[in-house]
Amino acid sequence: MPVVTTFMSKGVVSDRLQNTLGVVGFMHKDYENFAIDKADLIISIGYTSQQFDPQKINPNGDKKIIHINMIRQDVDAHYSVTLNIIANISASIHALVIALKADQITFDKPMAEIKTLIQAELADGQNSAAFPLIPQKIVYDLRCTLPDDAIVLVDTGAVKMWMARLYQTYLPNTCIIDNGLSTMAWTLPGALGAKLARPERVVVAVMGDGSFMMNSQEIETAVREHLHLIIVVWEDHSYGLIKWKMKIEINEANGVDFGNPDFVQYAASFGAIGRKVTNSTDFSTYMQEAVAATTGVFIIAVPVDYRENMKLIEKLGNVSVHL
Ligand SMILES: Cc1ncc(C[n+]2csc(CCOP(=O)(O)OP(=O)(O)O)c2C)c(N)n1
Repeated sequence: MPVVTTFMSKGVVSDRLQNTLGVVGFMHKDYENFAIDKADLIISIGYTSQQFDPQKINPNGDKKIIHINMIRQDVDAHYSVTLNIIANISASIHALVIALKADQITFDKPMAEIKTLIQAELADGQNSAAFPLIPQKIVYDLRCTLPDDAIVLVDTGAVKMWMARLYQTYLPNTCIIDNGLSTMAWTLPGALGAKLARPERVVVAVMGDGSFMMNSQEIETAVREHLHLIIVVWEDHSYGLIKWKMKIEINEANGVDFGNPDFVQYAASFGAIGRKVTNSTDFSTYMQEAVAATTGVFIIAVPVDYRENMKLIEKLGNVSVHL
C-alpha cells in the first residue's frame, strides 16, 4: 500500500521501503500528490487538519477517507470522513493488517516513478559542483554525512520545503519538522532539548539565516552545558520562503533581504566552532568533521542558491506522472 507522510510524521515509515512516496504538505502540487489523485481510498492515520490543509489531498472532496486517531477530527469541507475510528492507533493498524491478510487484499502499485523523481533531484545535488550550493546538494550531503539515527530538526522557511521533500529518513523521529503555526527559530532550543534527551545521538539543527539570528543566543546555553551540537545555517541573506511566496503571488519581492554577521567570528565569540562553506565540497568536509567530534558546538554556514526555488515551481508545474 503506498504511504505518504505529513511533515510532522516524516520518518514514521522508512524511505528505504518501495512504497514510501515521501511527504505531502509542500505549497505546490508535488510528486506524491499524483499518487493521491489516483487513490479512491485514503486511510489517514494520526492526522489532524491543523497540520496542513486537506484540500491538498482531497481537492474535489470526493475521496473516501478512513480516519484513525485518538481524537475526533474537526469538520472540514475537504475532509469528510467516511469512517472515523477513534481508538488506539497502533491497535487499530494491527487489526487492519490482520483483516487485510484474512481477506487476501493486496496492493500491486509500487509507484516507482514517484520515487525515481525524488531520487533524480537528489542525484542533481550529488552531481552539482555549483557554488553557492543548490538546496538539493545540501540535503544530499547532509544525509550522506549523518548516521541513520541522527536527529535532525528542521526550521521553518524555504529550508523546510527542501528538507521535507528530499531528506531521506529511515527511523521515526529522526527528522523533526513543525507545521501548523510553523514558528521560526525553534530548532536551536529544540536541538538542546533533543541532545539532553538523547545524548548518544548526533543532533543537528537545520536553520535559515533568518531563524538562526532570531534565537542564536541559545548557543551560549549549548556551550555552557557542554553539548555536542551541529547547527547548519542555510545562508541567503533573506527570508527566503517569504521571498519565494511573494514571487509566486506578485512576481516581485521586497523588504525581505538583510545582512548577516561573520558567522565564524560570531560562533567564536560564544566559544563555539564556526565554519563557513566557500566551495562546493566544504560542506561535506565540515559536516564530517562536526559529526566525528564528540564535543563542541559547531555552526556551519552554507551559502545556498535559492534561484532553485522558482525553478522547482516551474518544474512541478510541467511535470505529469502517469500511474
Ligand atoms: C516567529 C515567526 N515569524 C515569522 C514567520 C513567517 N515566516 C515563515 S518562513 C519565514 C522566513 C524564514 O527565513 P529563513 O529563516 O532565513 O529561512 P529561508 O526561508 O531563507 O530558508 C518567515 C518570516 C514565522 N513562521 N515564525
